[in-house]
Amino acid sequence: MLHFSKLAGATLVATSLLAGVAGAQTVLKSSDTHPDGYPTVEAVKYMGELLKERTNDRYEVQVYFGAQLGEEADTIEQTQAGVIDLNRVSLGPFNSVVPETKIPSLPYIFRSVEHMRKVMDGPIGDEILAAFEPHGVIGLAFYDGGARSFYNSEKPVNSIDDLKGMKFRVMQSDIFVDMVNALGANATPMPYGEVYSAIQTGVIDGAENNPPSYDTAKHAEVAKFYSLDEHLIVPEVLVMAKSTWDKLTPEDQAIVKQAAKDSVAKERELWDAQEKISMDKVVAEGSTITNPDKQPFIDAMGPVYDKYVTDAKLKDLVARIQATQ
Ligand code: GTR
Repeated sequence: MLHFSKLAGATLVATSLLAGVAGAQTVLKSSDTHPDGYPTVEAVKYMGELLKERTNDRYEVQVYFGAQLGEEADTIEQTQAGVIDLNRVSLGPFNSVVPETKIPSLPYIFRSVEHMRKVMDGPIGDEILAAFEPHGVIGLAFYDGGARSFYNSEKPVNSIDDLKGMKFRVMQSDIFVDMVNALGANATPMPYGEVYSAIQTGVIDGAENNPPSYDTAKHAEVAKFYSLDEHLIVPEVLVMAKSTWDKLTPEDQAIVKQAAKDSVAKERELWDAQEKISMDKVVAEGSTITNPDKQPFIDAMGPVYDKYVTDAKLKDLVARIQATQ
């Protein structure tokens, strides 16, 4: 595949024609569903800057933000096919592709965001990253997606009982469908880009997400009741197409991996700031925030764990995550 880069701001030059010429660049195409300026988008741009610097301009990253390359489930397929070089997505839509990603996607598997960071930064995180390779993608690093909670257009949710019968959009993974059912509500899996109008037209009552997504996807405009039950702390992941990875020298592979790892702290710093900005903004714009007791939500998750934590390997993974202090 030919890679084109924009040199001197104007001329498109096929870099394959420039092979061997100093300063020639290979542009790696990266996908993100979020708008420009969102922490994950900025973190991948930062990773690209590190990569450019450390390869003396041989590689650079172009982030196609705002779902320009498609919705997450489709971009995952395109990454497996090598059409997209890099992809930053939630682990949720990876559940049907990489079974190991189901475990950190389970409701209330992490006690807190700090617990999630500790686990994903350690050997368990490395093990889950390694599980991507047999499926045609290379796991590079985990980013932070904070905690997800329900929001709806109908009424404040003060307890688990208030969710009964309501219809919520979830990411495209069976775990989240079962999670919502276990809470006595109804789930509709759908791509992120369709949620705003589905709430607006009353096809669904609401959805669930973290404050930066609730804010930047403008869901707060149409779903004013945000109840902080924090049922999911699903990490985000940055992956590379295996076919792109295989073209790199081992030295360049190490540089890519390190640049991705080095962008994690940057993403977290931006994330922590954005969470506060988004919460303040949605409150100022009229969202009602409630804090239901989490224990009944946690207690309701038994059937979800029974269904997904099936073999000894997955049980061991859950036990090790829970034992991480
Ligand atoms: C966001 C996440 C996205 C996407 C979205 C969704 O929090 O950052 O990658 O998965 O949620 O709900 O589809």
